[in-house]
Amino acid sequence: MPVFTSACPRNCYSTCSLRVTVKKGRITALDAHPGNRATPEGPCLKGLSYLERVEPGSRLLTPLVRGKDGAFSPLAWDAALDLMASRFLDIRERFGPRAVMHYAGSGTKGLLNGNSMAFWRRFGGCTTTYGDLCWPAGLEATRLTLGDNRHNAPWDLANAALILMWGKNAAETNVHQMRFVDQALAAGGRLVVIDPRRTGTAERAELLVQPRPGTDAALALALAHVLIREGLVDRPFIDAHVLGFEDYARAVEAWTPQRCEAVTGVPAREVEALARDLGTVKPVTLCAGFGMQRYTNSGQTMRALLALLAITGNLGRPGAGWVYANLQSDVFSAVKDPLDFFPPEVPDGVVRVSLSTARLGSDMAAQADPPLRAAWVERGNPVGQNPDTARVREAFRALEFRVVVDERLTDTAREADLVLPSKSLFEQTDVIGAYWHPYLQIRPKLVEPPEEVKPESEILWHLARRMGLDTAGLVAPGAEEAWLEAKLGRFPGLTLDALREGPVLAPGCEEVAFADLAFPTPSGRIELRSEEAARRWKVDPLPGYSAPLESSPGAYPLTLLTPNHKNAIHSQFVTLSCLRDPGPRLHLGPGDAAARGIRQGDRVRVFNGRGELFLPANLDLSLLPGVVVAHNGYGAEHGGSVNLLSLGRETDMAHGAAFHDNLVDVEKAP
Ligand SMILES: Nc1nc2c(c(=O)[nH]1)N[C@H]1C(S)=C(S)[C@@H](COP(=O)(O)OP(=O)(O)OC[C@H]3O[C@@H](n4cnc5c(=O)[nH]c(N)nc54)[C@H](O)[C@@H]3O)O[C@H]1N2
Ligand SMILES: Nc1nc2c(c(=O)[nH]1)N[C@H]1C(S)=C(S)[C@@H](COP(=O)(O)OP(=O)(O)OC[C@H]3O[C@@H](n4cnc5c(=O)[nH]c(N)nc54)[C@H](O)[C@@H]3O)O[C@H]1N2
Ligand SMILES: [Mo]
Repeated sequence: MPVFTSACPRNCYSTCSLRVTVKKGRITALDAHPGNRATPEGPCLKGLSYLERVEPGSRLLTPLVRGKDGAFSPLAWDAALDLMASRFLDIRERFGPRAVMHYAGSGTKGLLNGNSMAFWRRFGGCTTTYGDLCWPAGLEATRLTLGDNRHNAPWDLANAALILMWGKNAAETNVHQMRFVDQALAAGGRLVVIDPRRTGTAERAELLVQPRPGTDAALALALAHVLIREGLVDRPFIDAHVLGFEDYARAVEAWTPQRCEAVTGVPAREVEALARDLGTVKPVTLCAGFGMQRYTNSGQTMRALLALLAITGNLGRPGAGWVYANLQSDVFSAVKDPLDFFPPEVPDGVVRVSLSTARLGSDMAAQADPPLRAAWVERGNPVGQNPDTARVREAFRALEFRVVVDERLTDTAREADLVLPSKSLFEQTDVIGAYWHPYLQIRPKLVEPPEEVKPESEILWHLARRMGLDTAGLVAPGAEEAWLEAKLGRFPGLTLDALREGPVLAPGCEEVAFADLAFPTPSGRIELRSEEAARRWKVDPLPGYSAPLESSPGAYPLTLLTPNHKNAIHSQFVTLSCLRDPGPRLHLGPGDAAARGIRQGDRVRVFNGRGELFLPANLDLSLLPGVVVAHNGYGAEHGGSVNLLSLGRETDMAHGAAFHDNLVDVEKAP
């Protein structure tokens, strides 16, 4: 029976290698691929659920057009292409190409998948977004401090004597990492989790430290205070490799464990004890998640965390280091394209990069000269996943013409005039990298798409022809593999055939990152003091703490955290029946519940000045008072997105989205 190498292209750390069995043109089994040292145990439940997800019953199969009555009905491809050609050309004629917005989300990775801008350049340009919903504050903090985003190979975590899992819930978001945690624990290592929630990851830890949301920098500064006060720092390492230590030491003098307790709620004696472990146990790996960099103070927070490794000499060694994002295999991804994060300073000819992803709704509405008139959305669900759902929806509704390419009728697709069905991961060849392990992978075309489904590259190629545009830079149907092969050409030995055998380590990848202790920063050292941080982001050149913007008690008393969860990748998968997801709930502590007369299972209203959401309550004994949780990813079919409650607001660095800087109140629903 034919079995093929493939890989899961979702926006997830694990990016699992797969062995795929194909029978009579259908995918019949998905198994672990032994060629990937990071994911040898194979796909998670979501990965296995592809057997349901790619079947015709779970997805859109034809273009859908909205009629005068507002209802969708199927449309033939010829008519769909004619409609797009005439509407986009008419809008270009009247307002210029920049009246069209190109929006791409993170629904699928892929070199070929990322090529749609080629079409819009041929169109004469467009308007697009800068920043990112996911991780930019942490990426930028890392770049400023270490010079680059890379880290030790995933399996090196087994060598750590102390693992700090800080604001990361690997047990749900990077399940394969837990295997290496287990190996470290079996070898006598220790695990500490720092999270306002008691997560699945915390269940495996010897200690759960629960800071108030958005206060982690204060905790890190106090840990540094104790380390320095007690002489537990690595002086030779600091002298040789760290810039700005003396200034930093002075800055943390004021951060006593008592002051930290007042800000974070973490008992001073716990801070002292953790600092002593940090200073005496070696090696230490700090796995920093993305959750705590979704605040208005996050870039500075992430710099404060990095400083702990710098002053204890825990970088460039096996079992040590900063595990945030490993872009070693991301050789192709737009993640490395400065356009993505820093567009205001990087003009790109005809493409106008003027909309902040975090403020999408208000920026779309505010754009003038020309105002936005049309949108093309692919691989994204901005109405559900970007902050401030109501404003994003309003901005979409104000347009004349909207096209959404997706597998499902998402909250964004429901706003479209034309919805185009997208292919599954088994229906077009592409090459992907990852942001945790260092492998490059192929996901080959293994089956034909359903009759009326076309990959994006094909849609855009036909559309270009229909509009009479030059097709240079676009990929003609049938030419996909040749196009990919040409892109791989600059890496000797890397071919599609090699990738078909199994995952391939990225050229030049390092098992231990920064092992040569050469840091590509302006000074060549680890920069605790960063003039670039001050210049570019107008922050203090040293890492520091400032309260997250909404944290000061205002009209609403509870902080709403909206983390990711195991049965979804954001708005994907949750609706598949084989996952039996229980649906969204509002988790709150017993004190906050009792104060509002709320009992387990009650329907509650979660609200603030931006919106409201009705959810069943779940009492969670482990939650900090003042903190409530609702997972992100659910949409209208579950009563609405959590982003009905969030504000479109950027992080302090790199134009991320400050989702968790979000105060609400909760009451029993009438
Ligand atoms: N199953 C699953 N896996 C995924 C994803 C998914 O949706 N589902 N998404 C993928 C993507 S795109 C991403 S970005 C990653 C995210 O992976 P993670 O970083 O693990 O996920 P998050 O849920 O964003 O946040 C992690 C934790 O941060 C905590 N947190 C929130 N605020 C604070 C704070 O102020 N301080 C501290 N210390 N902790 C805080 C939350 O309680 C949460 O447990 O996961 C990837 N993997
Ligand atoms: N409140 C709150 N909001 C959040 C977060 C949070 O923690 N809290 N996390 C944020 C983070 S970390 C991220 S990364 C974003 C994710 O935000 P998005 O990237 O918008 O979200 P997804 O739901 O993963 O994917 C969007 C769509 O892509 C579609 N898709 C998948 N594959 C393909 C394909 O091959 N072609 C096309 N055309 N479409 C495809 C899926 O069906 C899905 O509808 O959400 C962010 N939103
Ligand atoms: Mo993300």
